[in-house]
Amino acid sequence: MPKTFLYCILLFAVIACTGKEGNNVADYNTTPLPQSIVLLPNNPPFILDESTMITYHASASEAVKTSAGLLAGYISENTGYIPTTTSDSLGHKHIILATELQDTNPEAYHISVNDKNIIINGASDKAISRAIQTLRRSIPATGDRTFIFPAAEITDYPLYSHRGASLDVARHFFPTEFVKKYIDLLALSNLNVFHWHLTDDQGWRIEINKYPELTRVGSKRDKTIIGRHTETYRNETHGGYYTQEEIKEVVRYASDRGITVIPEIDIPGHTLAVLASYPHLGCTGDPYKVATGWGIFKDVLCVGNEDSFHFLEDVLEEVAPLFPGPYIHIGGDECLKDRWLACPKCQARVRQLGMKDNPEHTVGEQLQSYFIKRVEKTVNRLGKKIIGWDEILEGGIAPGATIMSWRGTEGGLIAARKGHDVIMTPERYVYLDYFQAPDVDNEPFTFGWLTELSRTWSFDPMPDNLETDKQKHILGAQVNLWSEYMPTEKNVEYMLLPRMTAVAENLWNPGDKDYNDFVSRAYKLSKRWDRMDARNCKWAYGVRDSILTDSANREVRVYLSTFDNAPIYYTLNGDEPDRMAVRYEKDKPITIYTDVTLKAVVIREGEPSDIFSKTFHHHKALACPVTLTYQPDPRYTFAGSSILTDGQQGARTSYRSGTWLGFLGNDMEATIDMKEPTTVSTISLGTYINPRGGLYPPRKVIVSVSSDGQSYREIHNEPLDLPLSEIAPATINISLKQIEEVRFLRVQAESIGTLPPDHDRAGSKAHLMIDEIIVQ
Ligand code: TNX
Repeated sequence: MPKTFLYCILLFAVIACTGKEGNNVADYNTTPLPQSIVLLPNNPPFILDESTMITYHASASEAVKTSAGLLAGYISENTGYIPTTTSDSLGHKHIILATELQDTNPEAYHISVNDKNIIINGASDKAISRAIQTLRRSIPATGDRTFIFPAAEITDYPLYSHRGASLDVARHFFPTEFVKKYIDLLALSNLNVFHWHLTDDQGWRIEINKYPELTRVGSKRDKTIIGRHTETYRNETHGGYYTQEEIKEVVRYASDRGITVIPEIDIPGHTLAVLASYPHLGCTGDPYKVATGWGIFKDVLCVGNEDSFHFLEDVLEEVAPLFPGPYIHIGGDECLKDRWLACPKCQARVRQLGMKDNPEHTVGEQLQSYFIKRVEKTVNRLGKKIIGWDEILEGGIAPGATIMSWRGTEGGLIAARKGHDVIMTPERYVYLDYFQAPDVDNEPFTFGWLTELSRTWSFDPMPDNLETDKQKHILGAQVNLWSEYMPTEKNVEYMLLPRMTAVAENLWNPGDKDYNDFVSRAYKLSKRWDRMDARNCKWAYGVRDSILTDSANREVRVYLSTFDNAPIYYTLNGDEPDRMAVRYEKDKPITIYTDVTLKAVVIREGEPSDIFSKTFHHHKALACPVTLTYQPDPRYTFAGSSILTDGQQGARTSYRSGTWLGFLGNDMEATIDMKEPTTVSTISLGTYINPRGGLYPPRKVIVSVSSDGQSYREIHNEPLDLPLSEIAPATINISLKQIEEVRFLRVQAESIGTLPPDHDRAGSKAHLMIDEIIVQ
């Protein structure tokens, strides 16, 4: 009998015993994807069962022994029994942990699976940490007691050495137990850095013995803003901090999983919590309050006061020994210079150092650079290196600083060219406080922009134009999780997952970049997250749409798909679709002829996906081409002018998710080609109002018509006075004096131009947001 046949029978027998076909076969195609998986179908598999032991060499390090214990725990998560861990090689089936692999990459490992053993051989203790997570991910989250590991040789190593995720515990505090869970989620995706954002305007979260007020006063705020740019607050104290013992416990927990913790003490801006505790450290010495809203504040540490530096020396002396890693992150972002420029002590510093504005750097920037350079000396004296946000390039970068490039990748590129190490964290790709599903009105409220999984996944940390000899400075990347809009642990998990794993995969092994293949592996991992009670966004596994606007036929056509061609069912009458609804035929568009709400669902493995829902308005300008006289703000251009006649109204919750077109300081003047003479009696247009955010409605709307596209006749011209109270969309309805026959329709919405004198940013340009010009 051929051997393969025998193994098939063996596999079949095991499957028959467990009663679940294929559910208990380990699958090495996980995310991140190992560099090389060679399956050996002619060899018998390894059967994981209660007789399996985890073995290491008698001389193994404590770290390897810890990994053995963790692996036993991961196996018990699935099977309900805890394998014995031992340095004794007796018994018949082992998972063996060894660190004998010769490889220059300290995280490289090899896994060899045969019927007797799974042999994990790593280049270091850290490599063992990665290998056991790869095994953990390979086990389907079914809760079986026996698992079959197909015979294989797996060779693996990461491409980048910094694979991180941050957690902002200042805007919202999360207890130690949750921080550990967060670290466990990073470990599962083979990340190796946890960046702990411990201080900000809204709270100081680390116990400093020499400065007890930092936690007594600075760790609490008496209320918290609700929503964005509002005046409403939840009148409840929010606070919390970690004792130094708790910090050590978290650092140990991370280190057991091969993860380095980078603490961030954010200075000299983002320091209202410090100033509330020790007001003499501010320029004005005012009584300060821990911030209760989000944003950037003018009060910062005084650069003219030597006490600021003594304070930071003392704080860093307590911080440094708690974190065995090589870095302390000192922030450096978003420091406004207003106070420094008005403060006598800071001005004395300017004179002392002979600073003058120069074409490269303002005095304010030079002061910031001076501040950071002094703090760098302290950090270096304590045996560590600094990391700072890309603003620390302004005014001259500190000599040994590593840059975290967040406002794009440009800062990182400049720093790498100057020979500095760089960690890429460009906000438009890896900021996880942005929406991840386009249906923003049905998502947890957050910051505004939309960063879908596919966009995060598309991010490559290596700038295209960076010279080869400088590429070594790009250490890697990380996702950043700012918690302004994440009051609960479930919010944090949801925003983290699955986007974190897209970055984890790109940094480990970008492979051949097949998005659907990545999604299929993320989908498998989502089942493990579910089992870990980690809330995760399932949008990417649901219905995807692609909308085609056919201006010749004034039609909108909708195509639906999924990552794996699982069946889609839909309704057009607003009913919740299920298996009884119409089944979508692949590549056949759904044409929009009337006002409809399209709802669709994927049924996969018997389970319905999240419901996809989109409402289309059928109107006379639907899909008609639009020409804009003034270009929109590039940040609010998205798909361009076609947004205005795509049949979909701008989202309620966010004007930044791609459904609104935004004009900065300009009017909106749209000329719509109706394609043929068309009778028109009413026109409506939506605008988004958010005065504090700088969004004002038009003060006037003018409508003109033309039959040749050359000469226009004005048919409506009226001032508007919309109420500015609510942050929300508003609709402007225009009924024409008489029904017109129109070929070309021009709609002008006049912007207020600049923000009014009573505005925080008086004199800056105002935004005018417009969406859907509905013509009937
Ligand atoms: C900018 S990123 C910040 C944070 C905010 C974040 C919100 C950075 C260095 N500063 O303080 O939380 O935007 O997305």
